Amino acid sequence: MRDWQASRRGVLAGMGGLSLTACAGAPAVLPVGGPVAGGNTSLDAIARRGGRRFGTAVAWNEAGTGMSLSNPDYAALVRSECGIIVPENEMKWQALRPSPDAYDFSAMDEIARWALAHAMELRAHVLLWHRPEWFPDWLNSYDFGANPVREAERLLVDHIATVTARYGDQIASWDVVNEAIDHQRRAPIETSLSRAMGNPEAVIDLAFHAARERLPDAQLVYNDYMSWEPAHAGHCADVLRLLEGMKKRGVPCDALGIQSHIEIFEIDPATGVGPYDEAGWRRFLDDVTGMGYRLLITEFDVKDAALPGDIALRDAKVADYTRRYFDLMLEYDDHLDDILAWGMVDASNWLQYFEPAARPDGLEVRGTPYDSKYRTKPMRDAIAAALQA
Ligand code: 9MR
Repeated sequence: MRDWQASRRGVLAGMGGLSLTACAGAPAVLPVGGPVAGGNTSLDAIARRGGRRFGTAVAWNEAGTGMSLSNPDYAALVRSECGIIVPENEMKWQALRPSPDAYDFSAMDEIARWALAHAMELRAHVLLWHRPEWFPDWLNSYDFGANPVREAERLLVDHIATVTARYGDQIASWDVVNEAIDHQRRAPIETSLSRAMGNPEAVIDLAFHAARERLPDAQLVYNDYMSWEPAHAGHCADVLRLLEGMKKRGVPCDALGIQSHIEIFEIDPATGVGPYDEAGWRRFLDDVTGMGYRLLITEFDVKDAALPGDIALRDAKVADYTRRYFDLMLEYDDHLDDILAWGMVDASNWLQYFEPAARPDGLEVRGTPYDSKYRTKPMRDAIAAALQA
């Protein structure tokens, strides 16, 4: 068990600020990581043999659709395969912050209660998605007044203090900052907060310091989508610079969250799957771990746009690409913590509505371990086999 996981023991008994009594009809606590239907050992049980957990993104809506835990089919699948969950959207400023002085925890609380009720670990995504596109509108046009530095610091620290106070007892690993790189400028993104505070680094650093002050034992993570495809080399270099800078400035960031939205946008004739820069990716991971950062796989799924429509062939190629990726990542066994998919079922996975991932034939993207009828796909076996090995 990792140090920060050890510090997490006993939390389920304590339960922080949330109470199960508010969760009408909460099912009895179930063992995590048991066998799944069909006699397979769960992905989480296999992952735990290597000292880490397997999990997925989840959502909450009243309608009980898609990745919502109020969808009984999705909830059952999560319970059978996973030991850890992460909110897809419910902890973002857009969800929590309807206005500068209000918080709406309703959806996030449902997820947190569900996790407690099912003895499921929860990780946090995210205290600050450092991108104007994903700020609430009011924050993009906010009037920071006569002392903009002080007001920006107050807003950010108040947010972090409030969210960590609510869920801090339950969550051991936190995405503190997400996706801070501006690909045009090859530098951290300017936002309303960074303009008020003077520069983006000031915002990023403050977010981590504020989180550390409230979460002395938690794992604090910088999360981003730099990846092993050759097209991501520049992004990897930019993230490395950011991590180096944080290290030099003594910023309390413990780990890099590697989102792992891996992509097959063309076929490499040598492998029959998407191109990946194995040597470059190893160099990147070596550099990151060499600086002392731990690694997580936080949002795994696969874009399949360049593969043929035929389901059997496509699923086999997606599984092949998945296996190559996990085999390489698991070489970093000593540095790699939890592994999470960005959804377990194709139909509710974000790639169905992410325009750049759309297939030319218009067919559904098959980028998750289960198909839209909740049947396992070869990708699930590829993950299991890689974890097993
Ligand atoms: O999957 C999420 C999608 O439903 C949201 O519309 C979108 C904007 O909030 O965010 C998606 O999740 C992203 C995650 O928060 C950060 N990494 C990339 C994910 C996919 O875009």
